[in-house]
Amino acid sequence: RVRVFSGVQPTGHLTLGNYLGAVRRWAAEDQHRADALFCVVDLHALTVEHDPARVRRLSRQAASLLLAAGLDPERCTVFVQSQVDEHLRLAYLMECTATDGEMRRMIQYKEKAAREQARGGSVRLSLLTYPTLMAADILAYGTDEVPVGDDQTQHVQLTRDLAVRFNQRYGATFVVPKAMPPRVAARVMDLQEPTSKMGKSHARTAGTVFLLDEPEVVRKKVMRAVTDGGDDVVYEREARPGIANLLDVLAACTDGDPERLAEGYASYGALKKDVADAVVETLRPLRERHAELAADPAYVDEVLRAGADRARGLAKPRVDAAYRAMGVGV
Ligand code: AQP
Repeated sequence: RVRVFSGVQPTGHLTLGNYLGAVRRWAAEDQHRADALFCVVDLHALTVEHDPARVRRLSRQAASLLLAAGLDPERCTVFVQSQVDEHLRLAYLMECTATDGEMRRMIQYKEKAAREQARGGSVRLSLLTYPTLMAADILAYGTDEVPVGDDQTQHVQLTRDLAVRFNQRYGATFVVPKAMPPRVAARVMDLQEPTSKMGKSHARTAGTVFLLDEPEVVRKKVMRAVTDGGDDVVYEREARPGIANLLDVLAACTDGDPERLAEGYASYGALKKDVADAVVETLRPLRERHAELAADPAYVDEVLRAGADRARGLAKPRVDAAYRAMGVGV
């Protein structure tokens, strides 16, 4: 069976971008067709300024949201990264395989480092080495496919390079994985700044729809979305990024085609209203299920414990083999 691995960082509350670009497909497709592992990658959340209690709370919430979104522990493995030591063991070997230049070329590093500096903070070394931990996350499981949004394809490409390099130098140890971007909503953009992606850790939240936002808040954010000059509705990603983003979101929520949807609207107002309705309806079952799970913390604990046990069992033999191949360990 195809092995699938993907993750979500508890750096903030999960967004509509995380859901449409990644989580929704994990639940609807990946867990049914593959041996799939889904991970709350909490160690990655320590690469930027963080509050320990908040990271713990957000990890928990992210895990509950994955289950609420339909990940079924009977069909797939859901766990928290820091509960499986193999990730860190392998990350060091990846640091010994990657180069400084490769790390500095990563777009996410450049963006997040600039953000930290703009806030007057310092850049943690782990922000630079982040892709080696991500490579370890993926390679530890013999992953064939990594379903991620567009923003992560550069990291998956690097993971491939590291796997190939390791295999060539030290003997065949890792499967070379490939990124699987979604067909629609690969990059949901910020509603206030439609040329940047919607992100969970942005300082301004007016352009970000969070999965647990109240319906009224969702409506307000969508109705206030920035639109472009002119008021006809056409799908042009470059020239009309605000409208294109709304059409993409509508298409993703209604299983439609953005260009064809555009033909049905004469004004921005009508489009926004339909987008707001579609998003609220898409998120409704998820919010309801999340509320049920919040009332049953023992269940979530048990799912995560069993998930970590299985993940550890899968990762350990390969990570041990990688140690031996590099001339260390037993
Ligand atoms: N805006 C987006 N559109 C489509 N897909 C997205 N993803 C994230 N944002 C969008 C996908 O969601 C999965 C989990 O993302 P992540 O937790 O690894 O974080 P990220 O990619 O760094 O995204 P965020 O939410 O913007 O976090 P911050 O603000 O902390 O950087 C991934 O598959 C991602 O592609």
